[in-house]
This record gives sequence, C-alpha cells and structure tokens, in this order.
Amino acid sequence: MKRILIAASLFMFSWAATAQSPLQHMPAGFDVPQPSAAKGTIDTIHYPSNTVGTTRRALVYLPPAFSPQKQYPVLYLLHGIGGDEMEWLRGGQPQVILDNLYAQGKLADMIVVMPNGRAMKDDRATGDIMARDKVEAFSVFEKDLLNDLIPFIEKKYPVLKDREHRAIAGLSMGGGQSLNFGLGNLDKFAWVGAFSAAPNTKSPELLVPDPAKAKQRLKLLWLSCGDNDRLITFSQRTHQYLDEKQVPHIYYIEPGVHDFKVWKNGLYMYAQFLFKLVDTSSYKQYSTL
Ligand code: FER
Repeated sequence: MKRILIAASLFMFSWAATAQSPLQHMPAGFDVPQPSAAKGTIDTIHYPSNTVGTTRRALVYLPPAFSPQKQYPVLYLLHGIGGDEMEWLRGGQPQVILDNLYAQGKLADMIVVMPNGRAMKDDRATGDIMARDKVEAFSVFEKDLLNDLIPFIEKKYPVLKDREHRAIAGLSMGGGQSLNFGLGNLDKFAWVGAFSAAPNTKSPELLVPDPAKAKQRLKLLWLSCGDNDRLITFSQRTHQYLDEKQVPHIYYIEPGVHDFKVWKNGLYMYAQFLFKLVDTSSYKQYSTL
C-alpha cells in the first residue's frame, strides 16, 4: 500500500511539473499532416441569422474521436479583415494542427466553429475590405454570434452550454472581436484569446471595466503577437492595463509579423490550455520573446 502511495505521488508530481512548465512553441511538423494521426471531420453548416436577415455559412471541425453520444465544449475561431469562414482553413490548416495535437494526447475534446465574422448581407471579402460598412459588420457579428450562431450550434451538435465550456479566439480583426465579445460577455465565455488583435479592439477601460469580475470569471485570457507587427500596440496597451489591474493573462510576444506563422502558433498554444485546469502561476513565463 505504501509503495502504491509513493508511486502515485511520484506520478502526480511529474504530472504537475509537466503541467506547470510553459508550452513550447510549435515543434517541427506540428502543421504537417501525419499519416498516423486520426483525422477530424469538417462540416459546412448554414444557419438562419435574424441579425443579418440571411442564411449564413460556417465551418465546424469535429475531433477524430467525435461521438454523438458525448457532449463537447466549443471554441469559436474567428478570421481577419481580409478573410471569411474559409480563412483559417486556407491559411492556417487548423485541422492539421488539431489532429496532430489529438494524436499526441495534448488536446481536450472540443468542437471548433469557424464562422464568417463580417455580419452583413454580402459577407464576402471582396471589394474594399476596409469600407466602413464592412468594418462595422465585424462588430454587428456579436449579435449574430450570440443570438443566431451559438443557439444553432447548440441545437445541431451535442455541446455543453455553460460559459466554462465555451471559448472564443481569433486572428487580427477576429482577435479584436474575441476580446470585445468575450470580455464583454463573461456570462457566455470563460476562455478568451487574441492573436495579433487589430484596431477594432476596444480601449482597455471599456474592455475590462470591472477587473475584479474579469479576474473571477475568466479561466484564460491569452494575448499573443509578433514583435514586428505594426498592430502590436493594441496588444501592448491591453496587456499593460491588465497588469496594472492584476488580471491574470498570458502575454506572448514572439519574433514575427502579421501573418499565419504567428496565428498558427497562437492556435497551437492556446488550444492546449482549453477546457483543462489552468495554473495561472505559469503565466509570467510566457511574457518574453
Ligand atoms: C486597420 C488595420 C488592420 C484596421 C483593421 C486591420 C479596422 C485588420 C487587419 C486584419 O484583420 O488582418 O486600420 O482597421
């Protein structure tokens, strides 16, 4: 019995030690399809949007071991200003990153929804993507997401519906949306991530008007950016405010620019935290290049 206890405590110790060391950024092959890795599936869904008045499209990644008998947490993964629901798939191949992480046992089972975050009738990324109505549509998406898409996903898929089983993250404009919508709706999201957040990110005082509440409700707040991204100021000012107000968060700056290298790494690292016990004492280890 004593021996079993010693073995068990050694196991717990090594597990805890692993859990506390910071995640390494993308190892070689993390985004290359591995023949031995089981593959998830990608559905295209169409949902009715009262917000926009159209039927809208989104992609849904189901993990390799998906079973309709189980219930899953959900990550909503958002694109940037030049993209649409296909952008992550085309530029980041998240399904490859996720399949590989599952093959290594590093990811909690979850469903990943990739919507179109430009909530307007013509939501294609064509013409002047910086036009005022197109940029405005990225903020209209908050209503579409909360009132149309999430309820649709929750009817169609076997998902857990509480805030602790719902995450949001995105790249650039999608990063700004994730911060705005996630921090603005702490009753809906406990996991919030922004990769290279864009100028649509609300000012820190508006994003987090009640730091004590954010601190209490958030499971994880992740900010990452490339050190040579000219938009880094939006991550920086958010990070500074969060530090001042002592809201735990990960601020991960890596060598890089405004591109998918940084965003894929962001997804690789952020996804591994999701829907697990998080040790906030490891956060400060990320705040370096
Ligand atoms: C801007 C510069 C960049 C801006 C948005 C972006 C709305 C977004 C970039 C991206 O999503 O990649 O001035 O204003």
